[in-house]
Amino acid sequence: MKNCLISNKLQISLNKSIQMEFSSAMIYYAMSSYLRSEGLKHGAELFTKWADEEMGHGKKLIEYLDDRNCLAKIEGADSATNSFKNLEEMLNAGYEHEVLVSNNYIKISSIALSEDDNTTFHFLSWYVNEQKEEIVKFRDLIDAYNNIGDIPERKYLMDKVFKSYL
Ligand code: OFO
Repeated sequence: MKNCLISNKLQISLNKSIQMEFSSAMIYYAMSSYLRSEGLKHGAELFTKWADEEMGHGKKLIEYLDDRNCLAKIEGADSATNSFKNLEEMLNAGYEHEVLVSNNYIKISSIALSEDDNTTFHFLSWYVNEQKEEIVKFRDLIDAYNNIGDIPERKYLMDKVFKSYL
């Protein structure tokens, strides 16, 4: 195998990102389970779909490392909670998580730029954009939850909102 074409610092950051992506998947699978237990069938389906997509994001990083002759380090994903006070708490947790992941990619992109590693910088721009969209999705779900207000049909209506994302 040829030498790895990415700096050690970037390799560490990209490997950490693989773990983050797989942890995102665990978080959404656990949220999906919570939603199912609350009777939000479409919400559960949506979060399982998002979890599957997060697995794909992790795999994309592994493939990129391979393309650059580098070994991917697969570390355990963080365990995720399936216990929330209510839907609002769950959605806010999702929002905060995506902001965290987003900041990670912004930081790594800056490292790539500072090293003139334009290949990695361009690769990472996909993740930066993806994260921006995911933050918007959570923000909009939180807005929908607040706009529906504290009425008995809230969960039923939120499940309709979740369905519109499928
Ligand atoms: Fe991988 O997109 Fe969010 O975490």
